[in-house]
Amino acid sequence: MAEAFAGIGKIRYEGPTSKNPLAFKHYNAGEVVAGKTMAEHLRFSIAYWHAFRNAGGDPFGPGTRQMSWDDGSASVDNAIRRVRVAFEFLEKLGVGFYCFHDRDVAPEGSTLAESNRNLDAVVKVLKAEQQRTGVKLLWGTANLFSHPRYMHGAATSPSADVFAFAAAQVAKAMEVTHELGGAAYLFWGGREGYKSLLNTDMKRELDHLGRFFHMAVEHKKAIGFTGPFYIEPKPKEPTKHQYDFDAAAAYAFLRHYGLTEHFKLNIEANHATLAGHTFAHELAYAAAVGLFGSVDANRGDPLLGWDTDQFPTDLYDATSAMLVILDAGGFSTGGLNFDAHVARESFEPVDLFHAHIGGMDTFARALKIATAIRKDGVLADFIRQRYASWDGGLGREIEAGKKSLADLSRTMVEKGNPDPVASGRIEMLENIVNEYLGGTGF
Ligand code: XUL
Ligand code: CO
Repeated sequence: MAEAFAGIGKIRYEGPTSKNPLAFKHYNAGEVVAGKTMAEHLRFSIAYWHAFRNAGGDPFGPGTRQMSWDDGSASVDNAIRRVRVAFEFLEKLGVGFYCFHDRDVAPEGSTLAESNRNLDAVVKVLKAEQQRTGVKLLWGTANLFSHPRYMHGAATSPSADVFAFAAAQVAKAMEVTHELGGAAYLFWGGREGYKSLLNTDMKRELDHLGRFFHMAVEHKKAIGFTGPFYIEPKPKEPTKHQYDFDAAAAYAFLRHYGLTEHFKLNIEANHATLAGHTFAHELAYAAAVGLFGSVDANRGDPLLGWDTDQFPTDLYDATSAMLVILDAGGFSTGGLNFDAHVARESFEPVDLFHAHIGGMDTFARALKIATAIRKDGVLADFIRQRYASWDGGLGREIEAGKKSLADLSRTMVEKGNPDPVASGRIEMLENIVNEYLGGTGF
């Protein structure tokens, strides 16, 4: 097969002084930062659906992307040709992982059996391409939101048959994820929620979603898949209210249904902002409750209220995220998956390279900056000092559960008033972070 990206060679690291737009200025895969190579820290991944299935259409116009390799048909041949192009791209870019939905890689047939056969045919090629290139699957998932049968939801559909169909689709998607050595399996409930409470039995739907996940856990054990499950929270879009609204809502759901030990969270930057949080907030919450798993790296637009899925180029945001990720111990099964698409105006094949190079360089810089901040201990020291009253005396006893409300009433009646609390120094800390962002060498 002729090269799809002819004229574009392997993307190399040329360093910060390079002016070559098709070179990395900061991402140097083998460079060791804080004890691990950049490739090991960042574990970059390509989102198959955006990179190879999203032609760039919007509600007001069709796709614009030039994808000469794609004949637009829903044939298995076309799907297989696309796989080879995807791996050419992964190899040239030097990205070690990819993620997919079942229906991204293989066409849906007219029956479930036909869809499964299509998937098996493409998975064979995916497996061969993984072996040829060394690229791995970060996670697989099932698309339970595009087909009209899922208009009312999948695991939360009012129809038991639709629930059963979704279950069958997940079983198969998990099996192929396992077959491909996937590090994890993901659930994003784009249609698990409601548009109107007037036609919705919320409790019943939540119970069904809990049952669905328990069945998935049983299936995982049955097939011997040992990777974690991820839930990817999102508050809305396409559904008006999604049950996995944010990290806290997903955690409450998992706790309520006794599922926390089987799940971690996949935090997406643009989903965080849609929920009214920062990306770093969602990561910090996931880490605080022991559910930090993986990341969908992208960015929203502060002026737009929907999921714009732009490539991450905001250094401040990426640094804030990397600080939390490094504090959480970094990725184990997870990674940074570029759940992002090129702009409709960026329609040439080379634009896919520019987009990913920018995202990779942004996170490479963020890794280096966050490492420098952590090494100097400037933020950690401030935070430690701020909570020093908990390190001994009264604070330590409260943390250890040795004090009751009655004890504390006696203590404070006697003491009169709390000791004064020092300034939070927010502006000083922001200035310090800016100094690191502007530092030379990043
Ligand atoms: C949708 C989204 C999904 C998930 C996988 O907003 O982020 O693509 O990442 O289903
Ligand atoms: Co996503």
